[in-house]
Amino acid sequence: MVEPHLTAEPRVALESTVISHGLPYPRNLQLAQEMEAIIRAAGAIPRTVGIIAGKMIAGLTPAQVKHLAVAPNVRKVSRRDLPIVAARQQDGATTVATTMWIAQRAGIEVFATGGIGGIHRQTDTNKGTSSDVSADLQELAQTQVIVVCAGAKAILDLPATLEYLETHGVTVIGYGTDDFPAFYSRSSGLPVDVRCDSPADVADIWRAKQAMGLPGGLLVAVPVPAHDEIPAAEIEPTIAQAIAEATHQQLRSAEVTPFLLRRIAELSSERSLIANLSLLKNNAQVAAEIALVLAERSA
Ligand code: PSU
Ligand code: MN
Repeated sequence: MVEPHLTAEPRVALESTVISHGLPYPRNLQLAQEMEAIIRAAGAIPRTVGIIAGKMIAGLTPAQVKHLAVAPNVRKVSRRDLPIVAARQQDGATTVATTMWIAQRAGIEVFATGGIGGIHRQTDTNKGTSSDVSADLQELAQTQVIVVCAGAKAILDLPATLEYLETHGVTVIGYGTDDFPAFYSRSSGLPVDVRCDSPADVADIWRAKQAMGLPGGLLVAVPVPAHDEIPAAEIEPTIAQAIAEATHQQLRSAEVTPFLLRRIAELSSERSLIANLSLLKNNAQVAAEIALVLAERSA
């Protein structure tokens, strides 16, 4: 295991599954470029992570980002898939889990995404058989990266997801909020472990965790900007319908999340897509600010 080398450079990792599988073309490409631009405008350095011809890259070129946005059949690479794409020299889009893994090895401490994966809901039809737990949770438990997100995706079982994080020692910070955000909505009604109101506040907790030698990441949950939020009661029937369709189609494993995000966007006349784009850009800004504080302190 390579120890993370702290650097004075304010770098921010970005994932590529959201580009290849989370958003439709051409908005996926625009979003990828906008997130990088936001981070640069804040004075930090974006490093979009992905896999090209089997190589793990933290800092894709614009052409490589475009390739992952437009190419059909790019593999969604979770941890279990890393040895496969490496051995077969394939291209791949990295999830939160694999982006964390690669970021830590590149010495990048901060990563901006949309919503982390988590524990999927039990429904009437899959009761007792649903055991879809995102590898993102396990990665947060063991890999030392600050993940800036808008909470866990509202398609998930949020209480179960937070319980898992607690069990595995992952501190959950509410950024400017006491409530865990629910991706499209600003609040899930569930409490976070601590509220932080500034990047310096987050940096204090991160450095304290590192000083104690505690493994794992830190989850910084930032509510979607108010003007683009969809109140939970409004989006919930849409989420329920999309989950029912996924269950009916017997979707499995890595297919589930991309299907749900796409279907919810269709059913909500793209309102969910607008919220998703908005929260991704907002998270890029917050992540850049945290990276700047960390870089100043280690300079
Ligand atoms: N955030 C978004 N859209 C996405 C994702 C995050 O706004 O598509 C991706 C991330 O890559 C995350 C993945 O790791 O969804 C979760 O997939 P699964 O539930 O299969 O672990
Ligand atoms: Mn899954």
